[in-house]
Amino acid sequence: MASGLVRIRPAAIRRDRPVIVGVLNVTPDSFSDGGKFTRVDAAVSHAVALRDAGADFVDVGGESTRPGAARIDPAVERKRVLPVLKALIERSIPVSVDTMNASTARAAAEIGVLVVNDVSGGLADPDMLRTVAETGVHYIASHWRAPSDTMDDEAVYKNVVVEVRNALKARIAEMLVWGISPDKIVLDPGLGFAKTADHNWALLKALPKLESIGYPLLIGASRKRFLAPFADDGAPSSERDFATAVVSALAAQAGVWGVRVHDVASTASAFDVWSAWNSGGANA
Ligand code: PMM
Repeated sequence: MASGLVRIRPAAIRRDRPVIVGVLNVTPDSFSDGGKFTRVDAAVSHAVALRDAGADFVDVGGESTRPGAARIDPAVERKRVLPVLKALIERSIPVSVDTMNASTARAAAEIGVLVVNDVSGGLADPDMLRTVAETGVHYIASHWRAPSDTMDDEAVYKNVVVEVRNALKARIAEMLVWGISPDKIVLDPGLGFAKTADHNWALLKALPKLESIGYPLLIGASRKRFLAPFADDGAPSSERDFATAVVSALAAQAGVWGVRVHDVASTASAFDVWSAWNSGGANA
């Protein structure tokens, strides 16, 4: 597992491009890949494909956070994610667990998971920050206002950039009080979580302002609703991968630490082009 730790440590992983986090939803109902990877063997093969396509780690989630989704029992979530996480760790594939539940985060840490990705930034479960501090995992904390079944009602801001920035700073202050090590924290503006398309674009344009908080930034734009206008009407969400890859390249240019995507190959390719652009050519 030591090599896994090195691979996800922010300072160590930043090579010539941002980190690519591959999405693996082992849920029956996620908006883009729901129901496809509920069997452990199917989930493992998909994770291997994500890794081979260039994912630095694979984010395994067992609870859908698509707009309108109801919360599920953490025990059900654990039953979905733990066997998959275990199988991936056995194959030395670096993983994170995508969970809002402290009990799931702790159970994952106990089997060797080194990164917890919490879209609620510790707001959904009062035990989460203590658990993160006690287990010593890396922690990806998103901006969040409410569970998915009511979050669209909370998409009201006077100035979304200022309010998200201030809210993330407040979360950081709380994480530090709980004793979470600052070098284990990654922030995420939580695109689509209590945010309209305009809010998402405002946040993407203002990435440097969010980076100025002083922590690595992860962006999760992949296949989200705000990218639908760039695909045909009614097209499946996988048709948003091209737009996602463009967002990945632009986010790289804006200095993000990482991107969380479903289609790793297109984002890896976008990063290759971005790197070539920034290299200015071999003989320059
Ligand atoms: N979005 C989803 C799930 N997990 N994690 C982070 N850190 N950032 C995100 O934007 C994010 C996330 C929802 O998308 P999915 O259903 O495609 O996984």
